[in-house]
Amino acid sequence: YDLSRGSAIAVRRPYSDEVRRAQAQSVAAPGPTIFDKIMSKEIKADIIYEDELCLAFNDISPQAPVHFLVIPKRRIARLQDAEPTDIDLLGHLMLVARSLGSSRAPSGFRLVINNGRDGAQSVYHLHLHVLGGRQMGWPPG
Ligand code: TR5
Repeated sequence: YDLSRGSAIAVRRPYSDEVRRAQAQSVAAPGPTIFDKIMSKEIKADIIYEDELCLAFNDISPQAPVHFLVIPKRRIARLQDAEPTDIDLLGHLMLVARSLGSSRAPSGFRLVINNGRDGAQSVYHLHLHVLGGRQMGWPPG
């Protein structure tokens, strides 16, 4: 394709292991996820913040110098499973991401929510990715 015509959409990077894992998880599994074990402290994670509604911990496979996840303690499998009554909880997650993101990556950060198979979601417990500490590219893959 012709880069000068700006058809960058034609760029196809190879799928990462993370995307392959996500494709194998295409049905929203009803059972507990790895994040339940992190919340119950059965599996150790690098927890950076906790309150009555949510937990934030560093991603085990960081994609940027700052990369942590903010999850609700009450499980919502995907963003698309959230209800209008979840408005306060969803707002809370964003405000926690905002506070932690602005102190850990003061020159800017990105929030990502992967939803479902095409969104490359691999863990079916809603989570906000917060990425920073480097210049982000656009468009995302
Ligand atoms: O692909 P989605 O959006 O579902 O993101 C799931 C994220 O969970 C990925 O970025 C993984 O690297 C991350 N992850 C997976 C595990 C894990 C974790 N982050 C912290 N601690 C983890 N433990 C202990 N175990 C995991 N399997």
